[in-house]
Amino acid sequence: MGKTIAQKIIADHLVSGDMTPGSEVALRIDQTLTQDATGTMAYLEFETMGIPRVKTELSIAYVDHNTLQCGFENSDDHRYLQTVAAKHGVWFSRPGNGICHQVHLERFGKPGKTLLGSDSHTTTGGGIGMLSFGAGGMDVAVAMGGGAYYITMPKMFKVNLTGKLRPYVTAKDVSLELLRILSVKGGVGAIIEWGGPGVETLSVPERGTITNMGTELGATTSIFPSDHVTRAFLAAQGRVEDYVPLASDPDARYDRIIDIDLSTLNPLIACPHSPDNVVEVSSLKGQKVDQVCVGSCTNSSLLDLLKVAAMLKGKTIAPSVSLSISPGSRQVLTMLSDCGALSDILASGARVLECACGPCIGMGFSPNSGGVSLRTFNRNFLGRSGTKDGQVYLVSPETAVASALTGCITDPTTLEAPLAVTMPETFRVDDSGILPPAEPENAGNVAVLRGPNIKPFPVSKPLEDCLSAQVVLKVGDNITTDHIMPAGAKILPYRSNIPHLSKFCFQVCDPDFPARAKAAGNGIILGGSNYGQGSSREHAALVPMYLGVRMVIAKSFARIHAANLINAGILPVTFADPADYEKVSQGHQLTISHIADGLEAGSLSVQDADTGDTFRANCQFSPRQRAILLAGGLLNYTKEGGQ
Ligand code: MIC
Ligand code: SF4
Repeated sequence: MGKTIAQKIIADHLVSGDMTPGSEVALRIDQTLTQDATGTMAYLEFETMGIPRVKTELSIAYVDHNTLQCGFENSDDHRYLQTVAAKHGVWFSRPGNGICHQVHLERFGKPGKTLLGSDSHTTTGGGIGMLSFGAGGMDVAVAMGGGAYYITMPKMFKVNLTGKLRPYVTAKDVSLELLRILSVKGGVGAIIEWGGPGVETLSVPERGTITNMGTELGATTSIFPSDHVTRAFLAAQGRVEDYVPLASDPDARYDRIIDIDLSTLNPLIACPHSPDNVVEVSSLKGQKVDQVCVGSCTNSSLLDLLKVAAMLKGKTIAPSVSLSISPGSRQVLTMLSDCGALSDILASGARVLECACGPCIGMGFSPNSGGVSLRTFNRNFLGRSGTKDGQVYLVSPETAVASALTGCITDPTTLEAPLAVTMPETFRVDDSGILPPAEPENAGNVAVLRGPNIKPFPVSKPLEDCLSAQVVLKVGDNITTDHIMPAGAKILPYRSNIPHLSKFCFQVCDPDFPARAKAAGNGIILGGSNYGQGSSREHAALVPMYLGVRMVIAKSFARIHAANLINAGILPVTFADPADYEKVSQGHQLTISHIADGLEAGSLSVQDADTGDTFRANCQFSPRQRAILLAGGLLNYTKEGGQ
């Protein structure tokens, strides 16, 4: 039987396991990336493994999230990352050099290779034909040390593209259309492969926008073929030797095929507070806008910003709107400057921010109270912008600029001027913002510099056979990691300081949670479906673990978060009968006995002391996952010699 693109790359990288959907497979990882907000923890974990030098083909540490330096914390973390990277064979992309996913696509992505990153949008690499996954820092640390990455073998979905996008309709609208069709949980357990004749009408950065937002579908990853468009992009980046062609076999089998005719799409917009809350832009026409932000790893490529500049040229933004532009990389910013497009952007009244994540993660540029903010980003979760009652909408750069000019939500297809922008034949390559690691013979002389903000990370205890714990929190469906462990300028600087971070856990849902969980000693969280969607931040597992959470019982889990819970030694189990969710309340005392046997059998019995009821929870884990849980997490398991 023929293979899909993803199946071919998996087969090439298979360390162990059977490629039947649902079974666990272990994959060899060629490249890793970290960013600063998750990287500090990942390198602290790597250091405990005692491996002198990374064993991957390429590992790189980016600094792009915590670039506001309002005190010593972020600067100290940057210094730690730079020195720990140099010592252990990791490249270092300096602050200001750009957003990890954009820079990686430009400078390092290679079709046919595997990439593991401590950021959920590492999937952007699928735009260049890489099989790329987001994961928690601990999994990335293991991969840097040469260990395999374990995933559940996904199902295969295909999106078959036909036709061609109309002017002012974009790759972002394709992503939003798929979110409208599938929802934020529709991709769970699947790899989404993009194919069909419409593919060759999309450039690599446009493909990157689409694979980036595959994360919002809950998909394991997304991937495009590697074709003449990929080759041209690599050649323009001076890396044509990295090109290999990649296509699925004609008789490859998919579990689901979704057809999208690009020529029929209209500009779309995701309304607050979920990326799948999608409607047509025209249906919100005329609604007042306070703020517009262009940038993020979704939409900050040169192509995006050349279009933005062309639309702004000779015009001024509405006085009531504040517009920010964050270029994705120094390459993008330099090329905008060289061709004069930057002047067109500045003359329009836009504020040009650093080449970094910035407003996307609440690092400045929070909207005004109750303000409507149109953003070209990938997430609009409640409170993520830094303003709790901010109303964040997700749009394409074209819709963003059309709306910034008029001051209200505007369908860009109603604009008369044609938008003609072409990609350059060659990009301006200057890798001076990327520092090589020390040569192996000099690595011993590199001193790793640690500031006082770096605290030792918590280690959990082995799982006992009988657990009695209180339900310290009950939450509903689609709880994101931004609910569990919020980000933003005030909190992010403490990503290497779990005790301080713990004060903010579940702040959006229930500010009393940290104190209650600590007082309870052992805690259980009850969740609805798709618990833990969003970011790969392992802090959303490490912090609850620090606060005494031992188990999460949910209707279903997001993939990366479930893996992070296991790595932190917290049991992620699901209600065998979802109706039982209604019967258990916050404050109830639950007892789970014979845990080791239950894990082996794939089912645990949970006794509720408050109702006297007993219900069952499913726990179908692989033997490795069971061993990690019983050891009290991946670090304990690795120390005990587990692979
Ligand atoms: C995000 O977009 O939520 C982040 C910030 O990039 C996270 C990583 C993090 O929490 O540091 C992600 O997507 O994984
Ligand atoms: Fe950065 Fe936003 Fe992309 Fe996360 S989604 S990597 S915060 S730009």
